[in-house]
Amino acid sequence: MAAPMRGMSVLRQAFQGLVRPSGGQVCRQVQHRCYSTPGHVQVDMNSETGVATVRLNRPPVNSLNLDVLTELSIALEKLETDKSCKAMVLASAAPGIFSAGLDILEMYQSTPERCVAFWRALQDAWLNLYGSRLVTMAAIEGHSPAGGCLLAMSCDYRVMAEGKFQIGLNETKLGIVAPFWFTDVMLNTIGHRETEKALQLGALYSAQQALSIGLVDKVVPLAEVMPTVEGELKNWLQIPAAARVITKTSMRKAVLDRLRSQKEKDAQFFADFINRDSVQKSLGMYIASLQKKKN
Ligand code: CO8
Repeated sequence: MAAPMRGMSVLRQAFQGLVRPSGGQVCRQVQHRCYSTPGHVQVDMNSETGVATVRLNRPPVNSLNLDVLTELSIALEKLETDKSCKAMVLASAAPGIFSAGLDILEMYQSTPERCVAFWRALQDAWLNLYGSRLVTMAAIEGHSPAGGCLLAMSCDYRVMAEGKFQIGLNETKLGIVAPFWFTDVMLNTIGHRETEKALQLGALYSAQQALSIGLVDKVVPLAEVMPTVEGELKNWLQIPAAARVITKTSMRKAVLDRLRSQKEKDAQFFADFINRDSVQKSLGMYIASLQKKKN
């Protein structure tokens, strides 16, 4: 337990120094504040438009480990309190990938203490994203399974690149179960019937299939994803912010409160569940299948 928490605190301090808008390490351009971080989350704040672009940057697949989730959470907290920030685009710095979801190695042969710390970091990142006052849009320029799909669904709007990329909550295929709050977000996004099918089958959808069930809002060629997001943002930013935020909060509060009221229980459940022999065996087989695919 001690090691990861110490690591997190160093990371947190380092990141807080970097993202302070007036801080010495922020590289200023005419319109952009580039929060060049030592880690895996890049924040580029356009001070003219008030739009921040947050890029996951953990090649090759942006799998979400404790450090990435902690950095993401801190970046979101900072943007939330930055009065000049009106919107946030969640994107990827890794070509062909939005995010491969949770880092499976955080869940395989890990200690219960590390599992709890990891899960708390995921909870916090999600609470910050789903509960954000900002207009949030996902620019999905690649694959987005499992935790990647959760992040995308937690934004207000999703634009996905057409082609070979897939999105969905595929947990059952790993022999694990999507937590209740993943389910809640999917229910709020695509409704009960589609969620039942999607979750039981661990379905991964092409961009067109995702569009047809409402999992994403627009599908465009890869090069058009960012321009489309920027165009859509203009519509959202025309709406009076206070009215939009109250509406968003009222729509999402019940789901957020459900996790907030049982964070520790949920983290403990995760640590116990993931360390079951049967679950570890399934994860081991899944990791082997990923490696086999490559060979
Ligand atoms: N975690 C860790 N490593 C990963 C992950 C991951 N999620 N995904 C891929 N990798 C690794 C691969 O093993 C490979 O490693 P190496 O180079 O050492 O062999 C490397 O990343 C590159 O992967 P690929 O060669 O497969 O890359 P491709 O570009 O061909 O494919 C994909 C990209 C489509 C994303 C593919 O890697 C893939 O399908 N990955 C698995 C995605 C997945 O199933 N994620 C599920 C994670 S579980 C989750 O997010 C929610 C869990 C909730 C738990 C609830 C319990 C109660």
